[in-house]
Amino acid sequence: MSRAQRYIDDPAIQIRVGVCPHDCPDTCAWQVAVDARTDEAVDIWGHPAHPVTQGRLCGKVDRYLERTYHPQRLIQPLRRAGPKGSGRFEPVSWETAIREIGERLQEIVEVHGPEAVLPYSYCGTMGYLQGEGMASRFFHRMGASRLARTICSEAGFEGLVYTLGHALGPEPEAFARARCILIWGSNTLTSNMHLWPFIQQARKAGGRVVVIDPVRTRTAQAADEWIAIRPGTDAALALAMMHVIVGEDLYDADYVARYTLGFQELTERVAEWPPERAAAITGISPERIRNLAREYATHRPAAIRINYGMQRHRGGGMAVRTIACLPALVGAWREEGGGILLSTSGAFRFLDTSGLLRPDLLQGREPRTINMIRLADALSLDPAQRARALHRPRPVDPTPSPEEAGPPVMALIVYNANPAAVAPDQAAVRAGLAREDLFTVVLEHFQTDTADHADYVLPATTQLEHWDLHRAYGHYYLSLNRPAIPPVGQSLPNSEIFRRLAQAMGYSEPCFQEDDVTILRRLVEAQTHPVLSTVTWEALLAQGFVRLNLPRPYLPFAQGGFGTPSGRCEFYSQRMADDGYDPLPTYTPPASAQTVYGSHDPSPGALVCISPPAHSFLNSTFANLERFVAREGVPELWIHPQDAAPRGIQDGQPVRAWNERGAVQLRARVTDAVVSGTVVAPTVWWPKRSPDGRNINQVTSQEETDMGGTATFYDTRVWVAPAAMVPEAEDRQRHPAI
Ligand SMILES: Nc1nc2c(c(=O)[nH]1)N[C@H]1C(S)=C(S)[C@@H](COP(=O)(O)OP(=O)(O)OC[C@H]3O[C@@H](n4cnc5c(=O)[nH]c(N)nc54)[C@H](O)[C@@H]3O)O[C@H]1N2
Ligand SMILES: Nc1nc2c(c(=O)[nH]1)N[C@H]1C(S)=C(S)[C@@H](COP(=O)(O)OP(=O)(O)OC[C@H]3O[C@@H](n4cnc5c(=O)[nH]c(N)nc54)[C@H](O)[C@@H]3O)O[C@H]1N2
Ligand code: SF4
Ligand SMILES: [Mo]
Repeated sequence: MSRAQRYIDDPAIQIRVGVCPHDCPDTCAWQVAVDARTDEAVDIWGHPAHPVTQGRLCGKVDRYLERTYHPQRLIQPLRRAGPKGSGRFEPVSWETAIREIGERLQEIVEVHGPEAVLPYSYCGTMGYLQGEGMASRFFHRMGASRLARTICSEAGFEGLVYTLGHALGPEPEAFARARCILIWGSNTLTSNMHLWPFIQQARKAGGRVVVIDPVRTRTAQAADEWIAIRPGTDAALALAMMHVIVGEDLYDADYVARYTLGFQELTERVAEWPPERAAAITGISPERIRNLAREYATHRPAAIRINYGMQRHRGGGMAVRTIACLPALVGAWREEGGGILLSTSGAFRFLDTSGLLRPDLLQGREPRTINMIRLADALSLDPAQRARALHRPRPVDPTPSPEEAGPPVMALIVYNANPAAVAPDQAAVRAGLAREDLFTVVLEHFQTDTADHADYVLPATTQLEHWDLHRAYGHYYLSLNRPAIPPVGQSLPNSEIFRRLAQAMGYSEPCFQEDDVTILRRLVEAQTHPVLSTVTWEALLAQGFVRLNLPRPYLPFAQGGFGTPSGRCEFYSQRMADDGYDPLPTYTPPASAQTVYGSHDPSPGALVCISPPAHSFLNSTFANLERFVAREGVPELWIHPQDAAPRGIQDGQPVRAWNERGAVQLRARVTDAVVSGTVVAPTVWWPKRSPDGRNINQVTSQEETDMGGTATFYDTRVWVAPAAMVPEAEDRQRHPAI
């Protein structure tokens, strides 16, 4: 029975349809019960008719109403009334805030040029409109610095696209048909829970689930087998699996001959990878590697679910590229329930966003592009350091010189993001945000650590209060979000805030007058590609979500059709060679590995630190609300008994993790749920709500992955000791001041 039934006898209750805005593969459709007498939302649940949502929201968004109506929600514009970062503000009217921000931005553009303005945003909302819709029009018109949005996924995306040509994979529903499922570097029950019911269906029909992860996550615990792997070593495992598959003649010779490129070269490469070699790197026994390869090659259909967690290492792009060769080698793409799923976003590439984002407003200007993970470098006043922040996605791209750095960033406009918590090299980020001469505007729902550093904080609406349109990266439905309630307090949609800022800047183009519904309707109606033929404004209004016009079952590469230059799955990629990579699958050791795994010295040396999402938070969202904090407890560091003992660390004790960038206090959890040599700090905690005002991003670095300039959050070397034993002098801050 749908939850809507509860309200059937209450004429005052209306059911309104929307979609979860969060950065999560599931992009759930929801229904909201609204009391029409008060315009107040009283209940929310998963849309029963959505084939992936299936009537259920996760434990976070189930409580979205609490977040929306939370007493700490920002409900009026604020202006700084104390020193930078003090968190002291005074309320001002919208008119005053917009006028003063407009004046200040105009002055900065005149004195320093438009590139001195940096937008900083990520996926607080995944919506086309409240994401970059009006914002990109605004920044394009201005000629502001561009932002490479690299903090999460670029490396894996590039690695997949070099190999397959497109980010496409099996539909989640198809996993029900798989008989061998490898969940490889993904914590499905935490970060993609709507895939799990399909996996359970597969198991009921005799399928087996293997989780490959350095951590015995709740997903690993629920699976049939956990293969504990050292972080950043997945490519070595995949190469050895291919060694076995080729060596034992378990590959699909027909599929390989028809639809792949470079099998001969691949054969030579994997010949170098006997399981014994991979065992020494991954920590998995040669026998287990052999069995895994045999099981994967012979139990059909065979599905692999990888996710972005496993590519947050120096060799992350190459790891995904290497794993992505497996399905073609065994012909897994032929069958429903076979293949590899990283992202389905490639199907949405047919949605033409030029009329929405208006890159034409750049009018031929090419402002610099700053890599968002190097925000700390970008905010530096030293041109040599600032040059390092320029986006350099491939090895063949030249290293920028200080002369090319461009003007210092004098204005930072943050929306849909919380860099003071989520960005790496936190001490340096915060030193940049603390610059008295930096003008910072933050559009937010809550007073985050980032908002504490603002000159103006502008209250934004939540998904319950505004319009939007959503693609997905874990299924093939496009969804419309309709507002369920009026804006809370004086909050405004991001789109409206940028509309008003455009007016204050004197931008008179008609696109800055379009209202939200018109923008979305035009976006939908402008589409001509056949994949979007099912997507009409009327269908979206009526149903809330529409499946793209893809065949059923959808088998993207059953008969080849890869999007690579050759049209084949490229075991050998000339494009990779041209971009400065090894054209064949290979293993790139993680930056943090050598010191740790190279020796068997049990003395307390460095450990590899990974910091995946805590179950009850969504990145740093929800991490300020009591209910979710209570579920998570306190910021922890999981450490293996073999690593805890020589350091004198007891379970439950406060410990410090530190390195050359910073230090953070955590509570030790001594557990064999993590491979030895690795420590795990579930996150993203709000720094100001953490014991020492910091979170784990104190120790993460601005170093980039091999592809796309992505963050290497899980490739961090730390030292760990009981907190009381670490002198303050060890608590180094690389940038005491900029
Ligand atoms: N509840 C919840 N859901 C979320 C999020 C959240 O914060 N909370 N975040 C959302 C976002 S933005 C994203 S990008 C996705 C991320 O989704 P996932 O990629 O599934 O998430 P992660 O937890 O980062 O990584 C998955 C697993 O990879 C493991 N891992 C780390 N390094 C390696 C490695 O080198 N090799 C292997 N094999 N495994 C490794 C981690 O231990 C973790 O269990 O989740 C989304 N969903
Ligand atoms: N150590 C470590 N660091 C990580 C990660 C990790 O695993 N470990 N994960 C990384 C990953 S995968 C990602 S994707 C990034 C995520 O980084 P972010 O995208 O910055 O994600 P959040 O921390 O959720 O912050 C989003 C903010 O946007 C706000 N917001 C939401 N909707 C709206 C809106 O409509 N308007 C406005 N104005 N604001 C809105 C929310 O209130 C929230 O404060 O973090 C990265 N950082
Ligand atoms: S966060 Fe993910 S699982 Fe939770 S409601 Fe949103 S889309 Fe669904
Ligand atoms: Mo992410």
